[in-house]
Amino acid sequence: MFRFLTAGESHGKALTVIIEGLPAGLPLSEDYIARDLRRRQGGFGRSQRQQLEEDRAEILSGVRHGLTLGSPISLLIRNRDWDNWQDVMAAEPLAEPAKKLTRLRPGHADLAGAMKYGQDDVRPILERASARETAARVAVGAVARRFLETFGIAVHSQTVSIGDVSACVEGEPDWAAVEASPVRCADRDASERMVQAIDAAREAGDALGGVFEMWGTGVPIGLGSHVHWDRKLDGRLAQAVMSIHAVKGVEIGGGFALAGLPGSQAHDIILPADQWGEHPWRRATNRAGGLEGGITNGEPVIVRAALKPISTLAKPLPSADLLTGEAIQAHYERSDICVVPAAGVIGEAMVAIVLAEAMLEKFGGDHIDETEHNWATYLSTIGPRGKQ
Ligand code: EPS
Repeated sequence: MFRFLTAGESHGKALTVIIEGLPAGLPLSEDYIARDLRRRQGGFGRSQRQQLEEDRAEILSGVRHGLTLGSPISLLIRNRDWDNWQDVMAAEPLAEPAKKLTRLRPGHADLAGAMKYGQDDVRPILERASARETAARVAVGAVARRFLETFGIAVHSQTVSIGDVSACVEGEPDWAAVEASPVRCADRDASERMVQAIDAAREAGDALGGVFEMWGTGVPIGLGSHVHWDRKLDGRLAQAVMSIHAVKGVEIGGGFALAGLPGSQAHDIILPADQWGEHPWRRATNRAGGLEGGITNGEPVIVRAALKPISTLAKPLPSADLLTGEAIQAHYERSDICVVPAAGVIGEAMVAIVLAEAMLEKFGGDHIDETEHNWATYLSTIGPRGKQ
């Protein structure tokens, strides 16, 4: 079973991760993981915090001479900003108590978290609720990506919209063009207008959300299952992507738009064998986003998510004080203006994690060669049944 835990506060010493259940023999390096960590830190509209941090995951265990051992992999990502927060976030009691933060920010976990965990200070809540934690998830996602690569599975993402600027997205985009755009959008005209919209939001002391989309390609038919609700892969992908900070909606394939179409235009015709090319069982379209009955159908897995604007605003919203309930302005130190481009990279990590889990459930293996053997044997069985 592939599983992981993350730990760490936004301004604590470090983020840590333990990953368990990957087979032995998989090539893995710190440089490989660093690529995705760097991508997550980029994107137009990020805060000054990203100039301070240079995220790099140190591999503490589970890898020897460039190959996984099959034992738990532990990773450490240091927070450079810790240098400025050693007192506020000290593990030991302080001689002088730290100043309490009581200005609740609407949209954050501040209020609900303080009630739930019995706090008279929001610092203990916001430190862990912070999207800083997604650096740890992206490191895990990179490990999952490395595993998936063995099987020709790739996971990409693109920005579909920022604020009221929407890109023209049809079919699989040019991923190199996505990576070259400051907002991770292959539509050059929309990309420029998105940058302008972020500049305007910064001027106005506001923030912008948007929509981002993940693509899993090379995914075989047969991951997930129709037999029980919690084994349905579309449900598991939706949970994983919805768990990303500030995500308020998730769609698979045509998603909400399918609800308004007649059935004759909402499904994907199964093509006859003479039109398949390399892969068995091709479709004329991919409105299902690669998932039918909770099982992958061999088409690209497409998951789209809606991200609300981040809730820390330079012009803070009216709010109330945690201790007195009196009217105040919400707290502000610094913030991102728009994190949609980074959210795509985090979305890739969550999709890669769920796909890696599903691959290991189906193919198992304690050494990667065993996983590959099981996978190849299965692939040899999925042609038309009458021809077996
Ligand atoms: C975040 C607030 C900001 C972001 C942070 C998420 O942090 P700070 O309060 O230190 O300026 O920069 O994201 C990251 C640090 C990161 O690496 O993504 C929040 O409140 O969620």
